[in-house]
Amino acid sequence: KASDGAEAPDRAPAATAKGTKPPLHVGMVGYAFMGAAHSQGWRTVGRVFDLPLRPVLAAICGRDETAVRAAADRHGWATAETDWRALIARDDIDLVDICTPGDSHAEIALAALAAGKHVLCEKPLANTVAEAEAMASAAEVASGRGQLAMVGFNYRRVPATALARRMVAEGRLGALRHVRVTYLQDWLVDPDFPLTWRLRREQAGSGALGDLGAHIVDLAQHLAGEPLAGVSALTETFVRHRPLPGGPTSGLSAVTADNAGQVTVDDAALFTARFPSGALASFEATRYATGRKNALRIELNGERGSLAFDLERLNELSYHDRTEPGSYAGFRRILVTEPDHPYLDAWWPPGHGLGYEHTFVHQARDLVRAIAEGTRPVPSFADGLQVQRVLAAVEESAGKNSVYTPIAN
Ligand code: SOE
Repeated sequence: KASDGAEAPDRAPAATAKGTKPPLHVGMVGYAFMGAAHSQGWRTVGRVFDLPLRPVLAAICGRDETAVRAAADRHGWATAETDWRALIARDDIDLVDICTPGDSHAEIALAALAAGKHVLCEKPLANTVAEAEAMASAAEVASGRGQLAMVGFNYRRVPATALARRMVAEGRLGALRHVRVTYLQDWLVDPDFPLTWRLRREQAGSGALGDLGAHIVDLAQHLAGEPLAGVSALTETFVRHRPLPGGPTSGLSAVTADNAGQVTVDDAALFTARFPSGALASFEATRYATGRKNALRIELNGERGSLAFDLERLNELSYHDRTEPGSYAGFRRILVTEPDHPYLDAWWPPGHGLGYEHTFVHQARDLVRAIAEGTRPVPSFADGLQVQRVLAAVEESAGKNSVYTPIAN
């Protein structure tokens, strides 16, 4: 039960004497958007949840010395390193948290596992299936030595999506017929937005597909409780040339230089898919949905009812119970802020709501618990590999004009 947040009260005691719990020393590589989000998770988790270990923000790592020192100060890390190999070589680091672009995930994760560390790796697990396979098999071997590895699909850890998983598992939807998922953003609409790393295949692996599609593939499979069997896909790059960045990037923003370069990833990916159970699924991932900022929406329709979730209203879950009398049935809004909802017994009173950042706190909570208990955390590197296979099948299908492409699970 370490991963769905549904167990007994786990609020941190009012006074937690420092030093009474064994420490878990975390070293994080990367300090941009995801680094800031993960820092928030590590900094907060032990203050909110009653954990068997005490996460310590031991070291943060990045290549630019001035910037990484500033990040250490800002986010509360005790020390800063400029070489991830030096971080991994440190005896006082128990867990390596990888928040870099995808092109370095495999190298850092493999080295960290070889050095005896636990690993948390941002999504998508890697840039290629081959890298993800190497990571999953190294994680499997390392698990025999008691080391654990998890991939950061944080949207499983929104209380409402965790509740949705619980409701599907309880059979409240019956056999699933449709899973409908979209992840819509619009930060690339401006053709003058610069060619940052997320737009380069060699760094990011793919575009909207790997960045957003990976999230919705993981979430859809997690909620449905089974992996996809095959896909038919279309991808498109709407703006093929963009100005080069004229300085450092920050989050999803950057300044431009005068010369231009080629965009080598997709701007949007659309695909339909089959689940082995017979349910059909549709997916849309784009950075061009004007007005949609971080609109991850999922709807599941089953023979007994439906669930719908929208990340932009993340404290709510819509539920239709088809077994209710027809004249009164309809979608109703569950306000997911009750103490018996996943993760919420440690937070605020009902109605007070959580946000995006809390998913990273919950991710840290579940990983710390798994490490203390010696249970395998989910999503595992094997789960990350399976998502990578779906992404590869999407690219293969899109390259063949949508030919249905089975996924080897
Ligand atoms: C950018 O599209 C991004 O930050 C993704 O990289 C994250 O994974 C997603 O959670 C929010 O959007």
